[in-house]
Amino acid sequence: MPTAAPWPQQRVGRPPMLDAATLDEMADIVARAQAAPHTMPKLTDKHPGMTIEDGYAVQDRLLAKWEAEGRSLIGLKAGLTSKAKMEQMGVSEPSFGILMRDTLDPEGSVIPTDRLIHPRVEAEIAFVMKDELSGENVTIDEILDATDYIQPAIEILDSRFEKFKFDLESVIADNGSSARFVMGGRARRPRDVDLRTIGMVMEIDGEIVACASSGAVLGHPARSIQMLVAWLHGRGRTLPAGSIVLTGGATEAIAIKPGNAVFARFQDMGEISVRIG
Ligand code: OOG
Ligand code: MG
Repeated sequence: MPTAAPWPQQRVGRPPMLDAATLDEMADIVARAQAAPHTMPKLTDKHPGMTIEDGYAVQDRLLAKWEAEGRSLIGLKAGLTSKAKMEQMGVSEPSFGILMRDTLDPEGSVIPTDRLIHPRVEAEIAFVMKDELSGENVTIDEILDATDYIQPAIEILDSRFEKFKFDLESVIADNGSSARFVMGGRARRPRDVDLRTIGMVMEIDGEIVACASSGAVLGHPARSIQMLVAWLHGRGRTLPAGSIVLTGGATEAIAIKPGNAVFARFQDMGEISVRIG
């Protein structure tokens, strides 16, 4: 198991700067941009003092709004956890977001993109938890003990920001560009595979467009969960049993368009195949 190493530098903990009315207004702007998709300027353009905590405060408002509409939370996502993703997006710290049940599409399905602006796809390892996890310093062993199974996943991202360009504060408020995700392939017990070295190959229309190893995610994708649990702890929360967690794209995200056939192959874990609709 990897030993603890310093996390990528994080600016979490800077308190919210914006007042409740401004955060409510931002949540409305983001929710509208996501629902009737259109791009918006970075939120920091208008509010340069916005902090990461303000971004999460917007996310909390989005969740409350979606739950009031009858939608339900199915898990959480970590993002910007690999060098490839950080470099692609020009952001150097991980982010967390929420996964809604109605954004999970079945393997083999046609992914609807008529409500997406400039979608991209990336391959990730998903964890499905059987026990609750909490605390500031949960160990990799405790995470593996608390994991029911791990499974291949692909995430379809869509930024509501112009040209898919943002900063960390803004992308957190946009729920980490979350759009849709798919789980598939073969579920495995977390200790039956070497989680640092799972090869992942993504093809679009038969051409290899990205490859990586699972270790590209913080050296071990369970470290995304370690960070997530510590972050939840800092906000007085836990990672509930039954949660799905996306640990972050190991490769850069690749632009997709209607008609594309996306095929992601995971070493010893099968593959996920979807068509972009
Ligand atoms: C932000 C979302 C990051 C990942 O896996 O890195 C993410 C983005 O790149 O738009 O989901
Ligand atoms: Mg992702």
